[in-house]
Amino acid sequence: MPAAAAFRDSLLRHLTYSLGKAPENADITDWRIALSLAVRDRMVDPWFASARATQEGGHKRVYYLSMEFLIGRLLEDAVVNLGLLDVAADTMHELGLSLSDVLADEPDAALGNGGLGRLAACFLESLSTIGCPAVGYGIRYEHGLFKQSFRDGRQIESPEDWLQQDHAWEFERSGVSFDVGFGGDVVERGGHCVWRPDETVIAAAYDTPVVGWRGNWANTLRLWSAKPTTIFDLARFNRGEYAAAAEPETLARTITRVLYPDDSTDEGKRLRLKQEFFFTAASLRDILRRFGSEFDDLKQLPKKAAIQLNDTHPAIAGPELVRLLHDERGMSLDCAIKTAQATLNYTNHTLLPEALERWSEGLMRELLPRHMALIERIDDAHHQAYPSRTVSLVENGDVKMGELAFVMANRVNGVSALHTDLMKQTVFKDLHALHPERIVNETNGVTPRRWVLSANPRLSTLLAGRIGLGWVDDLQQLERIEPMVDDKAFRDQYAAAKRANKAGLSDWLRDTQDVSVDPDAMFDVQIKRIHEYKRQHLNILEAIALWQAIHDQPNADWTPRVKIFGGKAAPGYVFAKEIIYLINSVAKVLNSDPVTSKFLKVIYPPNYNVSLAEQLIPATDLSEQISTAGKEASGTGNMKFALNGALTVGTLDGANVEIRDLVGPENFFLFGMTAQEVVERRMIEDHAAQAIGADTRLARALDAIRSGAFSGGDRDTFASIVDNLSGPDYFLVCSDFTDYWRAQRDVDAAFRDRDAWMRMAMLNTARSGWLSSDRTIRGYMADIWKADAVHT
Ligand code: C3B
Repeated sequence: MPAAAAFRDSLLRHLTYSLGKAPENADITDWRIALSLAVRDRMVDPWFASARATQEGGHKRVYYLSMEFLIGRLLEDAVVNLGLLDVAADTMHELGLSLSDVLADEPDAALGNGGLGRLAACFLESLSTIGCPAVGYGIRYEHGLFKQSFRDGRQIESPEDWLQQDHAWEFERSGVSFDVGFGGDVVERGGHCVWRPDETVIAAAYDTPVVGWRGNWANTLRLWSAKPTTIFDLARFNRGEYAAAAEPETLARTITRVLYPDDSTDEGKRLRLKQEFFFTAASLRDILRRFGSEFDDLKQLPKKAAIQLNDTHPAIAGPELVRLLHDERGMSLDCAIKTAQATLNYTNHTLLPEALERWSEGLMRELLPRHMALIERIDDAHHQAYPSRTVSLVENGDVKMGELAFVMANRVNGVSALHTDLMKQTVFKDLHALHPERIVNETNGVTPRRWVLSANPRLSTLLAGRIGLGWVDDLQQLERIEPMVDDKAFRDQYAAAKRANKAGLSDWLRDTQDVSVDPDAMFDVQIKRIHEYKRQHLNILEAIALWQAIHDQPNADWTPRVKIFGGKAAPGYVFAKEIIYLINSVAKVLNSDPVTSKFLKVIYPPNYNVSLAEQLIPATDLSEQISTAGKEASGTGNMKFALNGALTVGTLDGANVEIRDLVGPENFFLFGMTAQEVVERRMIEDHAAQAIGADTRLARALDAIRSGAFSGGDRDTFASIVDNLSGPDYFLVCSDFTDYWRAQRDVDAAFRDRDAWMRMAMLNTARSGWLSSDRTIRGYMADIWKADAVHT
């Protein structure tokens, strides 16, 4: 049977026999699930072959432990990587459906908050593309990141329900489950410590295959779901106490019910610690089980397994692995600590002090008594080996998870060059002095399969026509288009692709946001979590100042701009929610202003997620990367924009530094203080007042907010924002405003020469190949994991 007919046959069989639907009764979701199952079938053989090759060759495996995997939609990734795009499109067309409608029907699996979770998803895809044996371990949250809507401009959160529909990608592994305990006590038996938890839940495994480019290799994403050890209390049920009878089940399931809607602050919730231990403990047991099925000598574990802790969330892995090796497998404590240290590695993703997890000793002792004791033993052992007065794992009654992860790791890495340097100078200064070889840098990256090939088909087609498809898994090949930037015909084609993407976005904005924008205006986009350090308020302040300037001279030659914002604020982060309200309030005034709205619009589509990012990034001209220097560990959105030919206006922060080096300073709009200058500026007590005094535009913009220009004349509405900015202004919005304004006017001037702008945009694409997550993963493999790619 020809390939297309076989695929169609498989799809119809799934619709009929897996879903039990007749074609005439099937709706788009039925078709989407049937298509997913037909595609999933094609993953299974490479998946088995990969597992077999790993096992037979005795190869080392990488285990990526992460609280978050922000995978988004999976169908398109799978179709693209398996080379089924044309077949799937034709098949759907024959059935009277459009593939893009079917793809858009998939829920966006938001098992993560932001960059950290999305990075984990890009890494899994790159590991499979490279053919490095790996398992991603995480939590199968019933409810991912909340849905955001706006009511009168304010953020409203509602639960996300991606699992309401069948999740076509996963395989439930009823044979793979582990008991995970909490609480209880520790007793000694036969010279061994035995932990006797007083609460136990079952961790049940669900596997999703992750297939790499060209379908040569597939790894596993294994997510754990919590189940009760006893389903319900029959005696109570028979007495008619139905709710009480179901209590064990409810309590257990609570552990994997929701993703903490928290980006970079530590919520400090007991339930969160339970979640962390739950998935870490289950994953480690699974790793030891797999190791034990292939090898005997546990001391060889570091040769066969590299475990990566994605931030401190799984940092309890240190003491838990020691406990498993020492208490349960009889290895000496010293050897158990050394074996764990040689196996574990830790990635730090933030220097924000409030985001470095600390758990109170009391809570630790109550929930994980044996672990608390082991943390003290680890601390003692470290003190003995490396005498230091300043390094300690427990401080003021808190266990410091960053320090614990560091001490228990073979390698500790930062996620951009600047971030790694700052780690050495600040949070881990003392530990770095004791272990100067331990900290390494692995600058983040993004997968080009999703972020260029799938998200930007017009650009991909253009590239394919010129340089083929080699760039898809060898992104440095984008350099080959650099000589073509001086070819006017190619520039025009590149410009046409961007223009078409913008026109598509304009249509979408008209249909969904009820706002009309000119596709020839500059599309200026800031999409990321809402956080003071990311400074969405600097951006909106500049919009206000620009609006005022246009009013002053409405006949001047302004460069039309559409400012687009996207992002969620943690529900408990009041100030961030005020920023959202301010942006929406400013948008309302500006967009209905008859004098200025043809030059300046502000749009904030709600519920920013991976799918919306895929839509916005290819249509962007200007990427806003304006964090206070020293605060953004890396950023990865900045990379997606540069690859898709958006120019950056940005500070010297995170990976912006490397992006600017790559694309050339003349193709990047730099502004603002350096990390060092930020520290010095903060020492000036009235820095904000000084900045406001020196810049009438800034003073006037703040006055407009204060006087109620965006709050129907009410002076109190945004008082918290104005007071903060004119007072403490910790993130130095005012101090960076003047230079930001200057940079934005440079952007305006540059955008007016469209041809020169396109040349710069093309150079951004041509020179950003290094930003592939394939390069990042190869760095981890060489420097941290000592793992090799396996070829089937
Ligand atoms: C983020 C950082 O804020 C980003 O700068 C970085 O690019 C990504 O991680 C990936 O390294 N981050 C996050 O999303 N959540 C945290 N809790 C901490 C950092």
